[in-house]
Amino acid sequence: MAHATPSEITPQQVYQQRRDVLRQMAAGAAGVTLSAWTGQEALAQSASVVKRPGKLAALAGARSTVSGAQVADKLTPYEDVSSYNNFYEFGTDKSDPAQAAHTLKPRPWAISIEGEVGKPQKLGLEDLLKLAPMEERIYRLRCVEGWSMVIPWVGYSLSSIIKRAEPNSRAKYVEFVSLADPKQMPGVRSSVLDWPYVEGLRIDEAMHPLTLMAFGLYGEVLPNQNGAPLRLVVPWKYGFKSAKSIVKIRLVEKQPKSSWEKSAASEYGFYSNVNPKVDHPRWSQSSERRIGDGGLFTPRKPTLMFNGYEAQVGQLYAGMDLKKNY
Ligand SMILES: Nc1nc2c(c(=O)[nH]1)N[C@H]1C(S)=C(S)[C@@H](COP(=O)(O)O)O[C@H]1N2
Ligand SMILES: [Mo]
Repeated sequence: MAHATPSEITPQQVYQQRRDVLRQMAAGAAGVTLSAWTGQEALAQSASVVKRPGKLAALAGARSTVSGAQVADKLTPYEDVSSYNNFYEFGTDKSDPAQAAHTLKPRPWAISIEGEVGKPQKLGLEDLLKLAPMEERIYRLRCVEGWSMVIPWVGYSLSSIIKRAEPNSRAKYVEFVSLADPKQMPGVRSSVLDWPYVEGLRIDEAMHPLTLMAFGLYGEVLPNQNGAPLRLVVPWKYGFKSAKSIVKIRLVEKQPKSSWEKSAASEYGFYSNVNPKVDHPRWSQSSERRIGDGGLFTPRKPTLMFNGYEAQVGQLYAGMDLKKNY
């Protein structure tokens, strides 16, 4: 392909080119097992100046599958997705994670699934990558602070993992625990949150096909700052429900208390469904600023009920008072 100067290439074009390359690789490399991260290599194809973690063969064949879950909006450029982050284990500024998260070691990695299950187990990353077919899902991530991004994630439904452990009838909720290693995560030495980072979902929310375990974005391995090597994406809930760098999944009988609930229960409810009609005490939820889409004067976009997924998830909350259960 002809070379264009970076200013001539939109993130979408770069992304399309990369996808084509990945597809060609996948087609030509039939039978090749999972390769290790290939490091810098991906950079060569791109107009980006951001250092990327690289490709992974397991992500290359990802297909879009979940119908009705694709967001038509313009994709947020990779550079913004990987440089404007909330990951308090690496600091509280949006720019901290991209600068500090190089100390996170996403390999080797394993998660344990425990609690109210018939088959408690530990799953290594290599096994997790093969556990279900990789899918690409374009989801909007809406932070409660009032900004959003549109990100092409790569992963598969969390339900594929949970089913393996055979939850029993007492499993009413699922608790997610992130890594909290002060050697890798300088932020956990501060008491800004109660570590480890804990989040929770009701079992039917966790088993909903839209709930994604993501291993990559833009067809590549997750950057550390986005929650490598695996993180949750619950697209109809505020971003903080989507725990990063998960090491434990616990099936429990009682509603778990999240780190954010512990820090300010009046601001961060258990449900935290995106809802333009229920404001956060400090931030309006009626509209959002799309990161990477113009400057401060670009009009905000209206926020949609359940972040646009009302048709898919609305019935999970039938009859519930969403002002009380915020
Ligand atoms: N472990 C952990 N997970 C986390 C957070 C965090 O601080 N620690 N921040 C949350 C918040 S507030 C948001 S908005 C999203 C941001 O995800 P992104 O940086 O990939 O856009 O991650 C969520 N997951
Ligand atoms: Mo957030």
